[in-house]
Amino acid sequence: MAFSKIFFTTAVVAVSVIHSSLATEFLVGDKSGWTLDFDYQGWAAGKEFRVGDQLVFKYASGVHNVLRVNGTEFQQCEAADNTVPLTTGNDVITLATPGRKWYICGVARHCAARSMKLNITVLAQGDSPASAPTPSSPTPAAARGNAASSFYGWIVVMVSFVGMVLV
Ligand SMILES: [Cu+2]
Repeated sequence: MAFSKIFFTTAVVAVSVIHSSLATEFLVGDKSGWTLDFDYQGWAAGKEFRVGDQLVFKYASGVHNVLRVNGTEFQQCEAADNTVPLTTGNDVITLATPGRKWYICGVARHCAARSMKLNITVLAQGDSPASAPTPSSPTPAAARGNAASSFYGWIVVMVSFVGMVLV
């Protein structure tokens, strides 16, 4: 019994380590959600966004929306006419590519007057935060480190799983 408990604990730890190394889900604005007069730049400061992570915009559907825009549109709080808004109130955006990303609310003057605008920099999976201003492909060393740690994680899971079955 003691052995299975140890194996189980090891497996749980390994799975959570792997999960955190794979992707993070960011609830934009935390419990405030996507709303008026929130400091989204302050919210984003100090967070590391990586390729594969997700942004979740939560708001009452119909009250706000989410527009993916470019840097110029962000500055002007004006999206191009063909921009398709996200409107479900639980909009999940997967960060697919590294680089700067800009999001605004397109309702009334929520972007210009009520600070509903978010601007983040997405890092490649192997990048260190120091390389944030100029996102680039991972250095070979960083890529190796990343691959090695996930590989190690999977080994731990497999060993633990075998342990659970045997005990
Ligand atoms: Cu809004």
